[in-house]
Amino acid sequence: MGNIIPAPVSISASGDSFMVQADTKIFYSPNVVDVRAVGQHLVERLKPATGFLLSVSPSDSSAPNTILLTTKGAESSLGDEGYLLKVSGDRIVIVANTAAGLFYGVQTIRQMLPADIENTVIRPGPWRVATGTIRDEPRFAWRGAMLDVARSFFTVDNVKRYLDLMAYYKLNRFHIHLADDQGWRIEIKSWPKLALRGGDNSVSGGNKGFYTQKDFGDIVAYAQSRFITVVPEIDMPGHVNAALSCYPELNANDTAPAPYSGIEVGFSSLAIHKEITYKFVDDVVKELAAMTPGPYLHIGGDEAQKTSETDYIRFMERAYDIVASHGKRAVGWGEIAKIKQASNVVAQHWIYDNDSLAKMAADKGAKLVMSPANKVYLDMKYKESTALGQDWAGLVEVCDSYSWDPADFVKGVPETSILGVEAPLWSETLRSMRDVEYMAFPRLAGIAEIGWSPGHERNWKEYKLRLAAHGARWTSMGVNFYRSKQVPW
Ligand code: TNX
Repeated sequence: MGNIIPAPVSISASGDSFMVQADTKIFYSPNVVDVRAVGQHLVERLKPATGFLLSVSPSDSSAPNTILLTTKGAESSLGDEGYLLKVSGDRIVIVANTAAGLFYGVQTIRQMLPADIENTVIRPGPWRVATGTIRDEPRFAWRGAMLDVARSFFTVDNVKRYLDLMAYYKLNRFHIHLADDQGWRIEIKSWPKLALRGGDNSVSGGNKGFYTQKDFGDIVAYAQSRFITVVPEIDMPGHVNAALSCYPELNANDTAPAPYSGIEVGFSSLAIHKEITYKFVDDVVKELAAMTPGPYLHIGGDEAQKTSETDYIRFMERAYDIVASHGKRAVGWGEIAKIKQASNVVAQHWIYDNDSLAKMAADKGAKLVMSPANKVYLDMKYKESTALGQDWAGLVEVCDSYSWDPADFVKGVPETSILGVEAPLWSETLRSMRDVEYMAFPRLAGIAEIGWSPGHERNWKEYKLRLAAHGARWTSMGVNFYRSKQVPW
C-alpha cells in the first residue's frame, strides 16, 4: 500500500487483496451533489486498461464485489477534503463528507492499483488493491500549480492534460497566467484587440493563440469536475506589453510599442495616471470575474520596475478595489503586501531571499501561498545540462524541490498565515506539452506532497522510493519526465 503520493495521514495494511473484476459494481450515495460524477470518473479511469465498463448506481449499501462511495457516517473531523478508505477482500468503501473527499479517495485507489492501470490499451491485470485502512486529509487548503500560457500558448487540450496530472496528485488550484509582455490569451469582448492582436504573438519560437470565453468555460468546467479551482491571472501594472501594443491609449505617451518576443522582464507599465487605465482594468476584471466561478482573481503586481513605489501602490490599491467590486478576492505576487488592503489578499511569496515582503504580508494579516523560486519554480533547470528552463534562482534538483517546509521557510511567518503552496511553470523556453511535462515531473509530485501530507514525517530518503514507483505510472500515462539520478527508478 506504500507508494501513494502525496503520502496519506495514516495507513494500516492487512495483508490481503481486493480484485477489481468485470462485474465489480460502483455504488454512490444518492442525492449528494457531484458524487455520481465521481463514480463515473472512476469508471472512466479504469476502463482503458482493464477493458471493463463498470456499472455505477445510487445506493448506500455495501455489498460484496462493490466499490462504495458514500457520505453516510462520515466523521466531521475529515473536513471538506478528507476521506476514509477501507479495502477488504470483498469490497472497498470510501467515506467522506463531500464529493471532493470521495474524489481524493478515488485517486488513492488508482495509485494502489498496478502501474499498468494508467495504460491506454487493455492489459490482462490482475487488478489487485491491497487491503487495509487509510485515513487521509490535507495539511493545506491551497495546493496549486501555475501554467504560463502567455509567453507560449498551450491549447485547451494541453491544459486539460495538465489538470488531469494535477488531480492525480490531489492538487486543487490551477493558476493560469493569461497575459504578459509577449501575449494576451483570453478573449475580452469590450477590448477585442487584446486577444485578436495580443494573442497573435509569443516569445520567439513559442506558440501563439488565445482562448475564447467559451474555451475558458470549457477549462473551468473540466477543472471543476476534478475539484480544481481556476485562478485566472492578468498581470498588472507591469508585464503588459501585449496590451500596450494593442491600445495606444493605455500608454503614458499615447504611443503603442511594437509586439515583444524576447525574455526580458520589468520594462512595461500601464499608464498609472490616466483614467482610461482604470476603465480598462474594470472592464477586463468584470469579464474575467463573470467567467470565473471560483472566489479568486490574480492581479499579478510583480516586477513593476518601470513604476515608482508610490505609483505602484496607488495602482494596486485601485486594482484591488476593482476586484473586490466584482465580488472576488485579490491574489497577487508577494509585492502586493505593500497595499493598505493587504489583510484581505492572498500574497504569493516568490522572491525566495526577500523575507521582509513575506513578513509584511503576514503582519498585515494577509494569507500567503508559498512559491519560493529556488524550490518550486518548475522552469528552473534541474542541472546545468538541462536543455529547457532558466537558472536565475539556481539549479533545482528533485531533492531540492522536495526538501523544505512551508512553515519554516520564512522565519517569522507562522503556519497559521500560510494558505498553502503553489508551483509556477513559466514558459519562456517551453514549446510543447512534452516540455511542460519534463519540467513538471518529477518535481510537481513532491510539491503536491508538501501541500497535502503531514510535515513532520516527510523525508527525502523515504520519499524517493515512493517516487521511483511513479516512474512506471508516468510511463503508462505517456508522461515525459526527467529521470533524475537522485531517484532509484
Ligand atoms: C520571474 S516569478 C517572473 C516571471 C518570469 C520568471 C522566469 C514572477 C512573479 N515573475 O515573469 O517568467 O521569473 O523564471
